Amino acid sequence: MKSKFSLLSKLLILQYLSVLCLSQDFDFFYFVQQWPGAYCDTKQSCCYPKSGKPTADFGIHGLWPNYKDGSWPSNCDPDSVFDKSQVSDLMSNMEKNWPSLSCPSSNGMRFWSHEWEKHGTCAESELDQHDYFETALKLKQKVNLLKALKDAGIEPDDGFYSLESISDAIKEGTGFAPGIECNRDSAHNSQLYQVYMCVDTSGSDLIECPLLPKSKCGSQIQFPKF
Ligand code: U2P
Repeated sequence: MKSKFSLLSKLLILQYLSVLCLSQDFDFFYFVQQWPGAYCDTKQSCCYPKSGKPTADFGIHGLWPNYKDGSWPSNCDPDSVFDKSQVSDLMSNMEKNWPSLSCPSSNGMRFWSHEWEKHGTCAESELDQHDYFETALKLKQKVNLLKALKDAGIEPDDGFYSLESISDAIKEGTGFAPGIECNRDSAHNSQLYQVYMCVDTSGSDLIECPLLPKSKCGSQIQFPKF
């Protein structure tokens, strides 16, 4: 009797653990895009990818699982390394839309490995490696920030625009309020660096952000040329 009971309880514990492992363990994604002009202005030492200067468009930084309290999980599965053979059909799309600007110049592999291992592995309950990158690329197509800004007369022309006008233009173009992150150029001007949109845990739909990252932007921000 006793051994039957202990076998049953072990089975129940095993079942509970497998549900825990498979269930989604974050609240939403931040889909983060960066303006290359701002990355290069600030870091001084930005390096174009081996394939050449990226087009003047926002590029993907990452798709980051997040919790509603503002914290986030990272490096969730040390056994899952970036495997380029799983994304071979996406490679040219990634080169175009997810370029790395860090130095030394690279073909993107280092950047994508970092994003998969730090962030993607924390969404494995929802998206495998191929789906993770494909989902981010589809979101990039859906969230056309440059068009939304240009439609409102906001161009990457080194001009200054109010933070409110930038936010409003993106809200008008996408239907959702963005988080805006600024950095400073060498002359200490606050400039448009990254835009955060929120996405449901399946990665398919934009949602209102449960929490926006704190904006360190000035009230007037520069949209640098690239
Ligand atoms: O903000 C600096 C770096 O912290 C990581 N970050 C930030 C906000 C957030 O919600 N999640 C998150 O991971 C980013 O790290 P990275 O992916 O670049 O290593 C961000 O650049």
